Amino acid sequence: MTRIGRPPLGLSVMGCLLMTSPALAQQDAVQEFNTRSGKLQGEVLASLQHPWKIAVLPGDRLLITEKPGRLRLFENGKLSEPIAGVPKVHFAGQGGLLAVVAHPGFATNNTIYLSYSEPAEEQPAGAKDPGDPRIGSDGPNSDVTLKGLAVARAVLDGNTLKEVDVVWRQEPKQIGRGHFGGQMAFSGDEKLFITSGERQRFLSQDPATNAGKIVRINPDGSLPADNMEQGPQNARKDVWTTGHRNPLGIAFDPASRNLWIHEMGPLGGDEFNLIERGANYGWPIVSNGDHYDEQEIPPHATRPEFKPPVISWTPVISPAGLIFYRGTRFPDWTGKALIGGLTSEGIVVVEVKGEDAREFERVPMGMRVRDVMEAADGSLYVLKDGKDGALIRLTPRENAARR
Ligand SMILES: [Ca+2]
Repeated sequence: MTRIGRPPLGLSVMGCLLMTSPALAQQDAVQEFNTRSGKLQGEVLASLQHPWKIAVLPGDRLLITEKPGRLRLFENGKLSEPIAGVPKVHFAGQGGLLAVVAHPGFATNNTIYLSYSEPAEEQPAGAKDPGDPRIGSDGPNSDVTLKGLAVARAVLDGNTLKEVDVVWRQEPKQIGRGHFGGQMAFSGDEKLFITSGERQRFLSQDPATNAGKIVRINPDGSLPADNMEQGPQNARKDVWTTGHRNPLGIAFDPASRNLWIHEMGPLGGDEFNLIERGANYGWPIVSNGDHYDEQEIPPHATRPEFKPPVISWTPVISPAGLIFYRGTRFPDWTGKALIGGLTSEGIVVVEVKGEDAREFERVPMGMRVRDVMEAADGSLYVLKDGKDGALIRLTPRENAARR
């Protein structure tokens, strides 16, 4: 079977609606999108370069990251200048300033968390990028900076970050541009879950590293004692689950309190996974996709000791960003999971019932969607990916007939 992969980095889809229609690149331009139950309208609120993640703050203020290392506030219809105090990031390939989330007590403590690719303080001399045919041509092998995902906590004070403190790091740091992960979610009991990608080094089964894992820490970076009750002996104490590839979405289902992630498969086999403490999700021993050099990987069904995905996508959707929609402005989506799609160029809607999930519908948008987030009024924000990126607000099409 021929499996359909995703375009390599650098060949990202350029023919999106907003770029082929110059008027739509301007603020306030409106575009329509079709759903099963009617039309949506998308309004461009701001232009951004390589936007990656939105955090919605009280008062419907937004924090938005741009991968080159900029964090901006969006409020009263305006984008701020870059916020001062962001840690130094290494911007290349999939790395840079990645996610931002607000602490659950942000209204009183103004505390946020940033994830980013952090260069090592001391760089090795004469380093070479150890290419691997299994990762194909997914980015040039010329990046020899030693780096890893890191998470910093900071207090937002006006347009400045204060008390910046790194609370978690991928260890050890690696050379290469890919698979950082970097998404974060707080549980109801205020533990911070972090998706840690495998850095294209196939480290997910190695208990000595926290790469290719879902990690769980206390908000101050200390480790919860009950992480230690699971996993193999000598496993790292920050690890919650193992065997992940490049998870770029994480969210709790408010109905069940179950934790879900999605992760990019290789050639085929993107995954929607229900996270259970101590479980192993199989990468790179099993996958429903194949390596980029078309080496086959045994599917999940051959190894029942690994927890299989609840949904597996081939062709891939290239999922990025995940929320459970709580609002009522899009009534068909209340309680469902919304996923941004990069190569699938739109939003993928997933119906989740307890431990089951199935794809409900797709909203084609003709653009790589890097993130989707819910506004206080139940409308949606999406980030159009790429150098000519944008913040877009989605609302039900006004005056449109709904069937
Ligand atoms: Ca898996």
